[in-house]
Amino acid sequence: MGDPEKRRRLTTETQRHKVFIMEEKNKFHFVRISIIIIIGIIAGAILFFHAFPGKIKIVEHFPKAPRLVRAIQMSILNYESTYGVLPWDTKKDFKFCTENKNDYDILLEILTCTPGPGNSNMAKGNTRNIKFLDIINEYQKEGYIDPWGKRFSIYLDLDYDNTVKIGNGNRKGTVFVYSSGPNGKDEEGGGDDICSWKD
Ligand SMILES: [Ca+2]
Ligand SMILES: [Ca+2]
Repeated sequence: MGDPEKRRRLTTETQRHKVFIMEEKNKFHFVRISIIIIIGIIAGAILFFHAFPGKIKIVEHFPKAPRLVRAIQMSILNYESTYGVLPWDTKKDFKFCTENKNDYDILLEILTCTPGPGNSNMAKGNTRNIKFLDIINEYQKEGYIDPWGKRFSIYLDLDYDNTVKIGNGNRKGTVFVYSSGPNGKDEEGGGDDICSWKD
């Protein structure tokens, strides 16, 4: 029958061995499941980017659009504090946008102090030749456009009553700028428009 002490030792060692094998198996399963999950996430991301390339564009452009909106607004405010007037002279409030792109392009030449599609003598509106606004890559060919290829909308308070009517509402201030946003539709600051007066 053998030595009982030896038998007990053998039994304990066999149990330990079994436990060790089980633990190794569990580790192997865990690693396998983790790898499957990671591969699934990567595959899902690749599929999403292929299925919705437009969405990626929106994600890329959103930070750029508010930055440009603010830059235009700041450049006009800086112009005003430099020259004591706004960079246009129609005596009544005016909106620069795609619909009157000649005026828009001339205004942007005055602010950037750089010839663009407006083809104007920008020195007339900016006699000190100060570059209030940096140009963007597309500027000289396409004009100062937003990330979706549209001109921004710029409202100036040219009757100097510190009020500008935008859409159905009046806003207090002298300079308002917005992009028509990803849908490319001018919604007078509503919808997905990206506005200087909204965070
Ligand atoms: Ca006004
Ligand atoms: Ca819009």
